[in-house]
Amino acid sequence: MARIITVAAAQMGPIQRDHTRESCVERLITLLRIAHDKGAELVVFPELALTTFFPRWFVDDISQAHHWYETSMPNKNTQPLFDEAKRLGIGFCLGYAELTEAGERFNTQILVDAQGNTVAKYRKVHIPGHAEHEPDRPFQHAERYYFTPSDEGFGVWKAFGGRIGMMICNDRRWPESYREMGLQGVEMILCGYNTPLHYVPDPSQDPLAGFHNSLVMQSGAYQNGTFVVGVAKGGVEEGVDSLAESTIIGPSGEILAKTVTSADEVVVARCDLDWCYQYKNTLFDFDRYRRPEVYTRITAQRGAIIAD
Ligand code: CDT
Repeated sequence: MARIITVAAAQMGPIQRDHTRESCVERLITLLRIAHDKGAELVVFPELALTTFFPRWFVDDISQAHHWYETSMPNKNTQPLFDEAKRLGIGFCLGYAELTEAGERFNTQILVDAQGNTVAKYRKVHIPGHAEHEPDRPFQHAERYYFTPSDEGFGVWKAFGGRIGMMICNDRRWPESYREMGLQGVEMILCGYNTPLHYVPDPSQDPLAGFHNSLVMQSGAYQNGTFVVGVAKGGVEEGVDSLAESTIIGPSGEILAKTVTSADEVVVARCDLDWCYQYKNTLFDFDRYRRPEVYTRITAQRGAIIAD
């Protein structure tokens, strides 16, 4: 019998600094209902979907930023989202900033099933940007100050009748993220993102932001025979314009659905998970064709050791 997941990419427009958690959750509930009306059973929201992208500001005392983080999930503010999803019988994937009891700060994404149970948690592995205040920048990207890189790696979970993996934003630029999940048989990767259209260290890359977004997710999908669902928080947030272009990609690498605005918007695709095996069992039959014995540098070293 065919294994189908009808998945929704629930893109958000900007969340400004003074927008409350309650207002964000109201928007998420509206998106959830639209997705449900379109037949979705799984809705993917962006990275940091409950707050503005606060790493764009630096604070000397990090405890002054603790109000951006969630210390439990669900909590008073997000419970209505969990309740409405359960009432509709629809699952979701939500990104938020997590502050643990031990005081660790993670950039986190959870997967919640149609009964309202959190079945998986992923914490961002590749943390981009900088850890120190860089006053000459037009805006900060201080994710390395606000978030600890997770050592838990990339999991794949049996859920929604398939094998689901998660990654967050910058993770999508690294082939290792997809391959780690590909080696666990992933069939659908869920990825929220916040990508400023202006890349401060090298503005010549700015016109290529959309191209690079598609390039990495389409290649990752194809090379691992998996669906990829990339979901943006786009538009102008606190003066910083961010890429929208939320996209659902099939295991062929083809785009199945893509948003057309930078605002709150839902696109849906009906994903036949068995399509993955057209690639996993042929050109990308890992067991038959991969050569891990000659890939040892990939885990043995971090930076390039230049050949001379
Ligand atoms: N949120 C996130 O990971 N954004 C990064 C921006 C990189 S520029 C410092 C991204 O890869 O899209």
